[in-house]
Amino acid sequence: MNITVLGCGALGQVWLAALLSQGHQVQGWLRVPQDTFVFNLVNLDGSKVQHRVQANSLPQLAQCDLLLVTLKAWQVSNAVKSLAPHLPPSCPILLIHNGMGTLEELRQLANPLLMGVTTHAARRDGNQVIHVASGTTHIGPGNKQGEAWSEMADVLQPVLPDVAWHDVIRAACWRKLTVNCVINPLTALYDCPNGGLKAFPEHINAICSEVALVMEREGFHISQENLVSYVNQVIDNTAENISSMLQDVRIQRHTEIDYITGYLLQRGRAHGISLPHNSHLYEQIKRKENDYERLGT
Ligand code: KPL
Repeated sequence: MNITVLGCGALGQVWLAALLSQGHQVQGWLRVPQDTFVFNLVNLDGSKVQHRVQANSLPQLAQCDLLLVTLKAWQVSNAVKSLAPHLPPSCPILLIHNGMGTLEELRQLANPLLMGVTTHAARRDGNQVIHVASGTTHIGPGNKQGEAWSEMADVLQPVLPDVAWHDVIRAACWRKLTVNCVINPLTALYDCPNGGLKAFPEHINAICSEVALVMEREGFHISQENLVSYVNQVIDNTAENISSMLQDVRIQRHTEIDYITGYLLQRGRAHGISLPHNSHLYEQIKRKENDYERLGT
């Protein structure tokens, strides 16, 4: 297949390398246009490989069979809207990011839209990216046109296993949103690796209890206990990780809080539910973010 990866950060590089290894024709799409993109990846087995791929070719985009978007949530809709006119109208667009809300922003898009959440983890380390944990990527339709694309899971499964298709992807998105509502803001506030959150069970319970209320109104019945146990499992499995939000805060980059806790609060408002614990966390992260963004760093 002819695949363009939009967003060549840590996860995008893992996908680019995996697609190359399966013989797909790939290119990267970079914010600052370049003819080629060179990157160094440390694989799960510790082997290091330098890859070189084509980049920012409009003719290749016009032949694209899949646009894979691995940008941060807040970058997605502007970037996708600007590339969509150059894609074949039938080309599916698969979004893989933390948080929710981008499907609503891309409601007008005519192309088939697919949504994905992943437990693969990768991080930047100097001039290389390390694929730190294998996982599962759950994908499913993000709009009506996307409903016919279940075979995409079969195409992507050999590339970066596991890939699972869900006819209703929102349930998986809400589970991942819960994990991110707990781990991301708390690690950013306490400046600790994910495992450090084991010291704050009351915070975890309070966040999950509010998420469960909103999920119930969204049509997903799940208990607070079930959410807490899932979040604790992720905390144990990623104990050494520095969450993406803590990484963002440490380098004073815009965070995904508006698409994580912000999305939860937006859905809470739509259902008339107040979420004091999550509102407070949201305000604390926004204050931090505003402080460094105001200083223009
Ligand atoms: O998705 C993550 C992130 O850091 O953004 C988790 C699952 C919390 C792993 O660190």
